[in-house]
Amino acid sequence: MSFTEQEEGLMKESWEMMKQNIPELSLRLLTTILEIAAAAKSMFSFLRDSDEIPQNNPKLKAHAVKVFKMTCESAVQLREKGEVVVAENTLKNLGSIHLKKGIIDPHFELVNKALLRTIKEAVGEKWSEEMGSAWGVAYDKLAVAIKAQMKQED
Ligand code: HEM
Ligand code: ISQ
Repeated sequence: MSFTEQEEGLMKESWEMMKQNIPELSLRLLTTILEIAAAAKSMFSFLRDSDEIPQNNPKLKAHAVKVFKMTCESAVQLREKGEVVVAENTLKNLGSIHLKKGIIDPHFELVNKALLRTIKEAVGEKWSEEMGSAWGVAYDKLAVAIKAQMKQED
């Protein structure tokens, strides 16, 4: 499946709107993940010791920012190369962490849903179905790469 210039444009447009706000959005992303599936809480080390989502945990923020950023980068690659290539070290690291945490396919769908919902809220009236599906496609390709790595390590 090819990624059009228009789809990439929609992602860049939304990224421009969100990037100043990423620390806040990263908390929203996590909140949304837990709204959809409260049970996911126990998987995240930064949530285990508290009843609430910590507002100032640098590790949490850094991770969540990467989820947004990597999905954006995935879109650029889809446009340029027609495929998503994650740097080998990054992919190995992500594969082993997610494998260790016991992440399975339905979790990937959960994060996909939460990511789209978070973006929808963030961009407000700029949201469109096309924008959502562009993010969905880019996320999915990235998820496929991480899942493949997880299988390889299994
Ligand atoms: C850790 C990204 C999918 C749960 C991480 C980290 C990154 C990341 C960058 C930090 C890695 C490090 O410590 O070096 C992504 C991306 C995903 C994805 C880009 C999809 C495309 C998921 C899914 C789940 C999940 C589906 C499950 C709901 C976790 C957990 C950790 C983690 C539990 C460890 C956090 C901790 O306790 O330190 N992820 N992730 N991730 N991710 Fe994901
Ligand atoms: C890690 N992996 C997937 C989603 C995340 C959301 C918030 C913080 C860390 C994450």
